[in-house]
Amino acid sequence: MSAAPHSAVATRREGDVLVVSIDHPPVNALGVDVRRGLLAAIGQADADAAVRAVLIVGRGKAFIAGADIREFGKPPMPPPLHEVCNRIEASVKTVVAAIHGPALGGGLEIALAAHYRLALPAATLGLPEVNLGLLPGAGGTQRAPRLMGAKAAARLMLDGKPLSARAALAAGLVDRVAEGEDPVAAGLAYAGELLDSHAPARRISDIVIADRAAALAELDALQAETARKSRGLFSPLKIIECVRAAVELPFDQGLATERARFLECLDSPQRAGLVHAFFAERETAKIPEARAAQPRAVDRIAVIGGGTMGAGIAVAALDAGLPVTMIERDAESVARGRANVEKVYDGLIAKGRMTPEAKAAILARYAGSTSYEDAAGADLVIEAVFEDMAVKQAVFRELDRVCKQGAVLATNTSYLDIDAIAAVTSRPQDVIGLHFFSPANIMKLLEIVVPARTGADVVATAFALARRLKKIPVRAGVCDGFIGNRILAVYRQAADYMMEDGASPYEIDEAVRAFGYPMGPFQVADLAGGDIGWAARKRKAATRDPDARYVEIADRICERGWFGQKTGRGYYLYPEGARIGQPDPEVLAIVDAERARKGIAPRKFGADEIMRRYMAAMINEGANVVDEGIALRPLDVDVTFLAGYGFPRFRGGPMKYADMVGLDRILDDIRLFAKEDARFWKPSPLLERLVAQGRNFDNLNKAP
Ligand code: 3H9
Repeated sequence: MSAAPHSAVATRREGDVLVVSIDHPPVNALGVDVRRGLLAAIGQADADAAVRAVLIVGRGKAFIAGADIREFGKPPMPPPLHEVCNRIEASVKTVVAAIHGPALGGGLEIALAAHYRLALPAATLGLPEVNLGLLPGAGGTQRAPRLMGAKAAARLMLDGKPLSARAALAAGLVDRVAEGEDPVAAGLAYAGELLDSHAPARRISDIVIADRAAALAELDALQAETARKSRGLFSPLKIIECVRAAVELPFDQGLATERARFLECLDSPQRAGLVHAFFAERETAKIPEARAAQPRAVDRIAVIGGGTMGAGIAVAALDAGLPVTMIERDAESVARGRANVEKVYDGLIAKGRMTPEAKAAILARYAGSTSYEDAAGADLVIEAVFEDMAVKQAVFRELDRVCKQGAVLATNTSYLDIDAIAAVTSRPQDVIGLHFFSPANIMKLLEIVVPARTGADVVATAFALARRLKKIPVRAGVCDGFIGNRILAVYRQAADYMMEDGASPYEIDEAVRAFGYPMGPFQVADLAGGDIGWAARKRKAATRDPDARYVEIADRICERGWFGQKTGRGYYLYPEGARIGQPDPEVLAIVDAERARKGIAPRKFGADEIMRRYMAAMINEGANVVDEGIALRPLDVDVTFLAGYGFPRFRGGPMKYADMVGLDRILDDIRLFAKEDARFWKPSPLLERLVAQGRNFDNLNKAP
């Protein structure tokens, strides 16, 4: 006996209502089977005289999460989604959508094609296509403005953030909010009411937007704002163009405009980059250990060290509902750690985003202590003390002494050898790196650094914790700087070489910003504080390769006590606490003096050359990191840079960017630059192999 084939869309009669149930796990995305199933179901309803209404629902946790993103970039398969929506709207029966979970993108467009919309309290409704470099392409840009007004609809599409059921009701996006969790029961009750009252088959495409002049004036203002804010993004201005068409043109012509603009977005490299980012961020959690082992239970956390980083980690854990004990060396430091934690919540209260009562409730789960014994009950301990091997090893000896058996012992080091830290304990299988990024309660990236002897269940525990803390985890191996800081060190060096060879720090920052970064590397250095890097350089001076090129400009700046924003000057000047710096002629004089001292005749660098060198250095080291197994796949490098280093999301990450430019071109650049400095510009063996084989990084992105 063979089981009946799974059908993505099931229909069943409930009295005179045809219930059309979408059952396409995990999120009911509108793949080809769902589109065909929906068309067939509407045809069935229209052909059946006994059917008076159609109820569309989703099975599982979502109503419909949108078009199937995996189909983008592949040959289209009929029927297209916009035709399915038009067919639903044209149905001669009363069509009701009952929404109990996410109704996003094409999912909301299906609901907008229905004649009536009911939402349950857990529903979320949005048009987030902009996050994928797209615009709603199945009538959303034409129907949403007719229902909620041009400006509100444009904002919904530009923000890309979903509305709650209540907010959707207030915005006019749904007709009713009903209690409960069962969309079939609530939807049948609503459909029954509509039929009893002979409610008409109301079609949004028939609505004419009133007061066009006012709507167009609002769109003009929004367009100016969007042009300012969208920083090179392609789809936001196209969205406004489509909404303008909804105001100015008949429905069918508006749909044609939407179609044309949608296809332009679909073809854009930004769409490819953003869709890559979407899937890559979900792929990084798919690691061998998560399949091989069960995570340990984590109900209590201890944090060692209450500085900015320790406090940020404590806040991240508190926000996830975990009790936290913070250990510091003396009463004064305990108080300072608590103050650092409270400062975060006080900031939220000042902005009206938290009540004092909520803060008190969270802090009831927080305790400070000077005694390591108070970490004894923790299931997971995160050390966040001074970045020094001897100091960290001393902490781990203490943890080994007091912590209960089975506790996970984590270090937040950003570059130290975690095998050497684990080696001072009697339980290296329990030791792991959890590298948070500052501010730890905000930054999404969590590098999970796995030393040689760590147990698979400890790795699985770290990934489970990341999910709980709403972080994006990336698995990294042990090396100096792991994935992110190791690659950063190399492209920062490329930037320093360019500065010494003739580009000003301001030109380099400007080129990096024009590429899509929020800040350039010298602005970042000023924000982070020059003293930290200076101390690290001094520590490493003895082991530095004497034949490697070393740029001393940063040292000259630090010697003057110019550590960036906090001292009022660094690479830039920050008069009276300004946060945006001004170019500093004295810095340029220092740069000139260093060039002269080394006999370098400065030359001009255009923005294009600056970015070619910056990216070639980043990509080449990224390839080394993959080749050595420090990152599992190229996509892990991409996500590290997207979630932790401000890499422009629309470019998909450095490795995706390299694929899009062409690996042969990147390798040609590296070979060209190697003619000046073969020691620094050494092509990565992986890059050479891939070019020789005609393959790219994405070919390596299959699950490990
Ligand atoms: C669109 O609709 C265009 C139209 O206007 C026009 C067309 C002509 N497709 O996030 P999760 C997968 S554009 C395919 O971990 P959660 C996801 O990869 C679309 N797959 O769960 C993951 O797979 P895996 C507009 C999708 O509970 C699994 O589902 N819509 C899609 O944390 C679970 O996902 C959006 O942009 C999809 N559309 O969050 C919504 N969505 O298990 C995108 C998810 O193999 N989706 N998957 O790793 C979301 O925002 C979240 O997934 C959602 C659930 C909130 C739904």
